[in-house]
Amino acid sequence: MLDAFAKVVSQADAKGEFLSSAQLDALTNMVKEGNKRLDVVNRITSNASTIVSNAARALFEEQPQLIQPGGNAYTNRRMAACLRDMEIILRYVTYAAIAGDSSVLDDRCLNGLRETYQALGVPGGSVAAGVQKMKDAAIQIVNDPSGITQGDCSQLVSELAGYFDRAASAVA
Ligand code: PEB
Repeated sequence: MLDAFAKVVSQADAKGEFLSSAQLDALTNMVKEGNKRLDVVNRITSNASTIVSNAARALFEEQPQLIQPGGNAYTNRRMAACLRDMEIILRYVTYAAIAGDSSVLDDRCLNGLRETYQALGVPGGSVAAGVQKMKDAAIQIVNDPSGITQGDCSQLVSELAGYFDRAASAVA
């Protein structure tokens, strides 16, 4: 598990080199924009249950077979497992976002997840659709201009979108 700083250190060390000025510039920028990153993660974290439940509701509206008898979210046990999985994925996305690096998401959440779903008979494409809905909701919440210092967060938002996309494509 790496963050943006440790990642650059390990890349430089692998080559036996000092940090390059491009690497230092990127980290300087990350520090300068650090409050935005904290705000992004704070907003998602404080709205996590809303993000999960709205995304799940929208997923079941779009794919009602999931909650019909025989569906993968039919029975309270499977519904609970599904909501829990979405929450786990969202939680790891927030970890990647605060770290500025996807390795925590990759190593601790996505690695082997597709195979797990295949073994369980859970449709990965449906999980991916749920993740995309969480992405849309999270971005909307992050971009809400009210009650926050104004600034350009487009780069951070596209980084964030990348973590959700990574999760979706890992299971689709
Ligand atoms: C991954 N999910 C499930 C299981 C595991 C995971 C390991 C099996 C064990 C269990 O049931 O608890 N666990 C989860 C995860 C990590 C982890 C992401 C990462 C660290 O440790 N059902 C649907 C939707 C989808 C869904 C498409 C979006 O209809 C999910 C939610 N996951 C789902 C379901 C089960 C499950 C388990 C229904 C239960 C499957 C079953 O037992 O029939």
